[in-house]
Amino acid sequence: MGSTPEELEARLLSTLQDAGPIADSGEFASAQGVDHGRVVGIVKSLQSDGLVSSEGTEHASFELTDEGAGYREAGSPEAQVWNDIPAEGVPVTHALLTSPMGRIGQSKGLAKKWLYMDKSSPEARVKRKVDSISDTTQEQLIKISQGQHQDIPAKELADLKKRKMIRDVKRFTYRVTKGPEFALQRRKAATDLTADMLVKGTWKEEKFKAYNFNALGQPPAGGHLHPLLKVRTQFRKIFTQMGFQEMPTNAFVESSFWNFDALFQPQQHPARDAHDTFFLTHPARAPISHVPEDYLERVRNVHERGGYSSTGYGTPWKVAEAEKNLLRTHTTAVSSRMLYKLAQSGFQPAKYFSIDRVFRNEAVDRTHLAEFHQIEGVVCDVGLTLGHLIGILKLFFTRLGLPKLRFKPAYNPYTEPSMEIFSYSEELKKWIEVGNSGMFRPEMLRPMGLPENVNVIAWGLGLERPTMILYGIDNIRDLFGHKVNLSMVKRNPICRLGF
Ligand code: FB9
Repeated sequence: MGSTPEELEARLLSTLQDAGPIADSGEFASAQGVDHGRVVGIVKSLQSDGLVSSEGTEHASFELTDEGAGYREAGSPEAQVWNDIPAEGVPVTHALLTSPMGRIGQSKGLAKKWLYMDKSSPEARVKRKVDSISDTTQEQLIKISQGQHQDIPAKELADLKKRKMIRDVKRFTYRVTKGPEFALQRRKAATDLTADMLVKGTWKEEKFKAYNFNALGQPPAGGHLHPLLKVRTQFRKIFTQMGFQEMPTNAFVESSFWNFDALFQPQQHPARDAHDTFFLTHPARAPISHVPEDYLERVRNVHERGGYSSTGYGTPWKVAEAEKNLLRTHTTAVSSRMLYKLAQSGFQPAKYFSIDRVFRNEAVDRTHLAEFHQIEGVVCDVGLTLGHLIGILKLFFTRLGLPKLRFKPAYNPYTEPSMEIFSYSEELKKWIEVGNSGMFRPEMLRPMGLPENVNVIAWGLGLERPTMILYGIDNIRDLFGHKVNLSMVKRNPICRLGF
């Protein structure tokens, strides 16, 4: 007799009214043919509104395991096997007997003398021994699910437990009586004192819902910073605390001139073909006229013939190549623009940083996407050396909590010498690559007009790796991109970099 919570609630209250206290909520449940759990739920909620009172008694009880619940529905294994065996029986190799449930059913069926083994034929057959059975096991499981295990012999209960059909549970049943606010029907407690109540004075007999001061308020709807942006903020803090100013990186589309040529990256360099770089079709070209003619000629010159103690590449340098628009492959393109501006505006020592998206047409894997956030630091001053670079890298990475650094010679078209940076991560208990660095080549700086004695040291790293490490994210797709589950963005903790 399916019943809605309201119906069951009304029946419980009318029982209290008509028949007095309910001695055992378990009995009330089976009398109503409903699960005891539902009755307990209603008693608890009526109690919270004062309509009823209850005191619980703990009983050592049993509940069905999932397996037991299955047999309550379908019958015990032995009963199922007995039911499915045809009059002529089945050979012992029959699927009915060889499945996990079939094997149990056969052995129990034989033990209960419901079945017998007919060895008269070459291949033994299992046959019914009796014409009818009563599946006491199933009946017991039904009783137990209704909390009525009292009249099941302890030995049988122990056997059901051994057969992993039931398990011990502590069960509470309740003695239910009328409560201080008893009524045959729950009157919805008012949650608001309305003007209407005040005007009509009905608030006097109104029953107001108690304030639940422990209730968690509505989480303030608001924005959530993506972990990447939280870590970016930390990096920004470190740079600004070290006296660096942020470079304007809001233009993802760049011309090949500033992304490659200004950095003395040869026009034949493999990175300059579409395998590595996203070139634009519309607009395909950035008219080179935006580059001052004299500077352009100096760049052509150094690529073709060198100068500034460089041999150059000795290959023809084509304006058309330099005009190609692309999605910047590194924020070093912004550094080249800033350094040119610095040179043109009369050299002053400067410290710049950039943190923004760069795009590389590379194979996507667990730690690489076709776009990532590059972090770059640039220091330009008179007489800077590799020692200054190593020094500032130690300062910078110590702020990241990575004091132990190692440097490995590397190659970049625009820096010489260049170094890959490695650090020992306490978290990962291993040395990890944490970036790249170098001293910008004179072939890049001199054509810009920077004085002979000015050197520029620079380094770069990614934002994704540190964020993945700090937030324990293993696959970059879970951090960035259309597959990210937004709850991660909503629930990620604050970011504490380094100290
Ligand atoms: O970020 C990287 N690793 C890293 C950084 C910090 C970190 O912190 C943890 C909190 C503790 C952990 C790891 N890398 C650079 C190293 C690798 O992840 C590498 O596989 C991937 N690299 C990206 C490029 O991938 C194609 C990271 C990205 C990178 C590499 C080089 C530069 C910038 C970004 C550069 C440069 C540069 C060099 C000279 C002059 C100017 C800029």
